[in-house]
Amino acid sequence: MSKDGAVSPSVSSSTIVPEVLISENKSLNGARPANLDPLQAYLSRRKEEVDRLLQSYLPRASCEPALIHEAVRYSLFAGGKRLRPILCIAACEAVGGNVETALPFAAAIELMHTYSLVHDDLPAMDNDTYRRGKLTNHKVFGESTAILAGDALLTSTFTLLAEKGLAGSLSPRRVLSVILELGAACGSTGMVGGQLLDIESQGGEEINLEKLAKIHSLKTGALFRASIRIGGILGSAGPKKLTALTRFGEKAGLAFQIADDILDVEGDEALMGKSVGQDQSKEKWTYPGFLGLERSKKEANIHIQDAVAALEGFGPEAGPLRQIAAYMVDRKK
Ligand code: GRG
Repeated sequence: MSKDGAVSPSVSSSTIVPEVLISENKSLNGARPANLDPLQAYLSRRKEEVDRLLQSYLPRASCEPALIHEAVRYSLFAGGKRLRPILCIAACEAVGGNVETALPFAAAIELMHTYSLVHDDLPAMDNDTYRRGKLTNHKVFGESTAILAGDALLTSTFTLLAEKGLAGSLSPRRVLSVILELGAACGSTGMVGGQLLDIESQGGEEINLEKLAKIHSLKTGALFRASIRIGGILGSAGPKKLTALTRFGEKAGLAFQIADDILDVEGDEALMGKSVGQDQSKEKWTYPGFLGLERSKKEANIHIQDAVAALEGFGPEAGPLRQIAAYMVDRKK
């Protein structure tokens, strides 16, 4: 793939977990819901590493055809939290793997995620105006370019995985298992299938909470779960640890989605960078819709406690992962 004057990546070689991130907290078994500062430092360092790699990998905005590269970069660098790649890296660290191994694969996950957001915002899907604090891709570049920008992001996911897989020292088998994990999570039996069920459920069909949980687990949960499992696979996790990470991913992913539903009711638009109240105006099924706000918050916290409990057999290296779990429901955006 042409990199058109790409800048070479410079990745922090530090794989040391900040001490402050691994201090234990009894109530959440290591997760610290209130004081997020040290966690913020971890999140912002990992985000920078992911961004640097993505900047160096993608063709520049001036690369022909310039419009597509401009559109891709517009959404990719619009200010996403990079939560899925960071979870991937933290999961890799949690099983004793290192950051450099996970980084390119984690960055590929962000390409996949951004594609899903660009397509989700399209008029034929959610028809949204704002995303990541900016106008949505189709509002700026037009619908056909936005569709193609999503397609390019999706395709680049796999070229990045293959290119970095070929260049690194991982076995082809391990690289292929990562590609399989991500592809399966995002295809018709994962994210795409969940998106279809979500669209169907807005057509007046009555659904129950169980069906809502199923939609969430496919539409948003599958990519969270895969991100965390991929980190485990890259860190050479054995079957027991991989099973624990899978449970962590499922529980944390569901809690994230419940928190997202709650933020849509009581979040701050300026902080979130998108309009709130969208679920209600589009008559979407949500956790607060079924349970009310207070019970939804309790439910999200229970899932996070379960997620953290799944990491019981892990050592201090799993500190960041535990704390990111708490952040997933405490976040303001
Ligand atoms: C179009 C195939 C296809 C799938 C779309 C992921 C998805 C499926 C739709 C997103 C709809 C949505 C906004 C769901 C709420 C949860 C969610 C994915 C929020 C956005 O993720 P964040 O908060 O966003 O991690 P940033 O911008 O920080 O990356």
